[in-house]
Amino acid sequence: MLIKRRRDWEIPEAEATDEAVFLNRRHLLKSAAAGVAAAMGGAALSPQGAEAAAGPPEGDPSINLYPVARNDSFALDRPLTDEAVFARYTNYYEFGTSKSIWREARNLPVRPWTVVIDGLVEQERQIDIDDLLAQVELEERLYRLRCVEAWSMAVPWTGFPMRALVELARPLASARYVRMETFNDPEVAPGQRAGWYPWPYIEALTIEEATNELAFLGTGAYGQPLAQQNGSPLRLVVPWKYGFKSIKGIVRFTFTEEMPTTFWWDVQGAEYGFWANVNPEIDHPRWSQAEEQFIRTESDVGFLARPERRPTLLYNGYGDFVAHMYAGLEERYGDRLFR
Ligand SMILES: Nc1nc2c(c(=O)[nH]1)N[C@H]1C(S)=C(S)[C@@H](COP(=O)(O)O)O[C@H]1N2
Ligand SMILES: [Mo]
Repeated sequence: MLIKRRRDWEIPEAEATDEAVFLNRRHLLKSAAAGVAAAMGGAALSPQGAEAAAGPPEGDPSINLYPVARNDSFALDRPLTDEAVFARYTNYYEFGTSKSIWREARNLPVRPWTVVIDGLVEQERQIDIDDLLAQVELEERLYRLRCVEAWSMAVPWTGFPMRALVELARPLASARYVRMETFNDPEVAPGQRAGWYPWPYIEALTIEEATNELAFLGTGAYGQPLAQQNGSPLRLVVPWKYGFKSIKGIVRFTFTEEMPTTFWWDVQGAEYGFWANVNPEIDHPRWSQAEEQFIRTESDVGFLARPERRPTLLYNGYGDFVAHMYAGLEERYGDRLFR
């Protein structure tokens, strides 16, 4: 049996506080570790770093597929986050728990990359990522991204509707959920040597959610293939849910009848569960979700940064697309729909 550790200081939000300062404090810790004098305001992320962080993995053959046409159905209410910030301020626990793991992540080999489709499907199969990309139609979509830690970004993703993957998989009528699994390679990913986490990272959606118009499988961002730290070569993008649902580096889709346990639910079930829909009125047990801090430029993550605060929107502003899926579930799940 899996032994569940419930140590507050080992989970991502442990650095967060009820106050508005957690971004700044986290940045301080990061800078101190890097031996940088952090007391100078602004310019926290160096331009050299920006060049190294952004851009596709070396030799990524899918680069020829980019850029692709934008689907204009998904308008933003704010400017895009700068690419260099998106590429460096990331969560990817496989590579460490700080916000500066992008360098380690860039060591992840993303070719060859095989995706397994199994469980309750007509025929289990394995598919090479480039064969998969050849079978789907890529498009660009501008989506908001809301992390459970209360920061947010606005990102131009490239990818394809998750519905296309579900159709390709041909699930049996008995399938009700899609479980997704991240690669597991402790030799490349130092975070996976930490035995107290239940690796690999797992996330899941109901089939109804996975085939919702908004559910997207990301393969790129900012007009080029995803960098490793952002989930290359394949990640989920579900903008109405907290960011931890949007699993990176996917190697397996498993169709199941039972609701799968997910990574954060397993690590800290009192705070994170299956649904994780964004809701300003349901606070995280340790901090408010009423507002978010919008990270747009490098100065929004620097020392003494004051990122723009915006009210959190129900379903992160995507209620028109998704609210109907939860109407019948409130009685059964209550607040659990929102964490
Ligand atoms: N495999 C894996 N996927 C993951 C994570 C992770 O640690 N491991 N972090 C999640 C969290 S908490 C967030 S907010 C988003 C961040 O995506 P980004 O770093 O590309 O902006 O990725 C999600 N996907
Ligand atoms: Mo997150």
